[in-house]
Amino acid sequence: MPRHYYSIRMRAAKDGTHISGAEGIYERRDVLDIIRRYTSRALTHEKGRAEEIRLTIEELKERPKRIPSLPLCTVNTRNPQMVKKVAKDLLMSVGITERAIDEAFTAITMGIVMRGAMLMNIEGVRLEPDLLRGVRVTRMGITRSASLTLARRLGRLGLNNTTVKEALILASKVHRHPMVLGELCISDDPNYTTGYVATRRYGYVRLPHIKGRGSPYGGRAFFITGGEVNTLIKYLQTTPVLINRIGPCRGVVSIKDILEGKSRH
Ligand code: WAQ
Ligand code: MG
Repeated sequence: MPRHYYSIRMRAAKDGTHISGAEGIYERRDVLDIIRRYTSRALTHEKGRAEEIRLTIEELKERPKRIPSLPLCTVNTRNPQMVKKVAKDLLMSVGITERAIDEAFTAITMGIVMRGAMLMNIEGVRLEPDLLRGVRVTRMGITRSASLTLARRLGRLGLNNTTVKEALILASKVHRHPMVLGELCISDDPNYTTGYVATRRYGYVRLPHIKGRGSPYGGRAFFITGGEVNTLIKYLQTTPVLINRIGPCRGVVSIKDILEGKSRH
């Protein structure tokens, strides 16, 4: 078991706007390789070559908490209306009100893009201290061997790409916390039209056609309950979490099977 772990984070900008970012938790022997990989990613990003790349390399004072990834599956949603219905089926069944879900969709689809996530109670009341920025989840990663397993399982489904992997890692950290009941996520990439809903009970459920192609909005809402919001924020921002086991990765599943628990292993 290595003694020293590092959180490595990269942010790249062009003309003053953010174009790409990446982060992970690594052993010391991997740090130099990762710096090279992150830098190369920033220099060749599809949104253009970065003009400014910021790298943070931080030795962790705390041993990362080991957790499994959430189970993953996809519902065959065909348009945003159908996505909203499926999102409600999932989120309402874990105790989130319809009002809160409507509120989250409205805020994400009309609002300006936030850097972090909204925190909402089950009634839809916003609880994050900075309503413009939201709360950023950081200090999460995946071990080398879990990453290989994940690549293999996602590869069989044609889903082995960084967007899915990074979102699954983030959601797996978030939903490990007992105060988090559910999450709604829509990418801010105008060409990435698959979003997801995550809950501990049903895992990470991918929802194609959550928005129309070309839509520049996106965002995340974490639905939370019971407990001290500041404790949760501290966990999301600073507790190092490392995925070391991969949950089941399934293809298309019906919403009925998910709700009846047939998709759980
Ligand atoms: N912490 C909290 N919120 C974040 C973070 C973070 N680290 N990163 C992004 N957000 C918020 C922010 O408001 C973004 O606008 C929004 O989430 C979407 O971020 O399996 O790519 O990075 O195919 O655009 C879903 C993949 C991809 C579904 C989600 O999100 C699938 C994605 P993006
Ligand atoms: Mg994005």
